[in-house]
Amino acid sequence: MTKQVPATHPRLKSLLIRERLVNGFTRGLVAREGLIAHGRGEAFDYLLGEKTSAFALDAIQAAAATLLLARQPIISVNGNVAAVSARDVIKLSKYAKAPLEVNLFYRDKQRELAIERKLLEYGAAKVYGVGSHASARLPELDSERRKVDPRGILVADVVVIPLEDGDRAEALVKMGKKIIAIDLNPLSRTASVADITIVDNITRAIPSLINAIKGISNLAGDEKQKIVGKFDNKRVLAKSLEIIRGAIT
Ligand code: PTJ
Repeated sequence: MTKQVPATHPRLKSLLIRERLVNGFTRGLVAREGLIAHGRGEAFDYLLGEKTSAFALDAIQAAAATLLLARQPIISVNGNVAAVSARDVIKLSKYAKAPLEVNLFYRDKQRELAIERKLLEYGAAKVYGVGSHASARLPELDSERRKVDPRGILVADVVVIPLEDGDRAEALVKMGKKIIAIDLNPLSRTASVADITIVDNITRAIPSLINAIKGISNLAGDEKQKIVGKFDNKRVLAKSLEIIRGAIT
């Protein structure tokens, strides 16, 4: 398809991300429903001006500090994330010292394996949560997302959940875990229950998060704590909604 989209197209970036998603679907990484979920994300991104807001940057800074302070952080990877941001999550995993765990809403063995294969092929050191390794269960959750790796999400203190459904986000919060969500929809349940919500496209959010980690990694622990302490997620969500309101009035 790239040949059909001229490099001068004003919506080139967005079309190339779509292409990654469609390729991911063709290669068996993405659920059919993932294509629809991406469309919802695109709509919010359009309203947010397809750029990282100052409020998203605040959340990114707080997320960087939280990851660096974490005892055992983990990054949850679903089909959309693997299709669109595989290289970025692998890099984030290295900088944040947080392993990757495959966790699917529409869990199926073939897709788990395809995602694991892609992550390993692109350089991931290890991938949790595949097949019989997802042997633990999250309490109070009925979806397939309850199946987690006892070495990963189950015991993690900080969980990064990009493009997530609200049920599991709530279940993780109830277990006392700190949640960093990446979600373009500031109205979603995930966005509102997370401790830190990065209202930004994952394709911009993760590279910025890696830069933020590099930028503050040498700060003392109490300086990182200060960054986390002054962060206000409700404000970030309200300000993101203001941007959207501004775009349609
Ligand atoms: O691979 P699976 O089986 O785990 O399924 C993955 C999907 C995404 C289908 C599943 O988690 C799902 O149904 O998610 P939801 O409930 O549709 O939520 C996805 C959220 O991600 C929505 O709020 C979208 O607005 C948001 N979103 C979509 N694309 C992006 C995004 N946020 C950031 N960056 C994006 N590129």
